[in-house]
Amino acid sequence: MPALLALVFSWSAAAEQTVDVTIREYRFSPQEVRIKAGDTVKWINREKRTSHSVLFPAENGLESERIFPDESWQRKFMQAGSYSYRCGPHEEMKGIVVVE
Ligand SMILES: [Cu+2]
Repeated sequence: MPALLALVFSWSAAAEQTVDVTIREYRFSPQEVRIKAGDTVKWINREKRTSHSVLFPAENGLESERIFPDESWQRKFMQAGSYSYRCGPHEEMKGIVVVE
């Protein structure tokens, strides 16, 4: 492999990424995201008028601020593991972040 290409690949493997999760019609999309430790997930509310939150029941109910339409909230994940979450006000809305 040419040296420059090798450099680009090793750089991108190490770079921290931000992955978007869209909230629309009472759904998190994608419902499951797989990231690496050090990456960030950003939830973006694309509803017309409904606000949501992101709540992690396994972490003493750690919850985002209420996310209003066209607002976002993000969390950086440093530890490998599975992080199930749901919406605070709408219990049926669920998602999971898998940190590898
Ligand atoms: Cu909700």
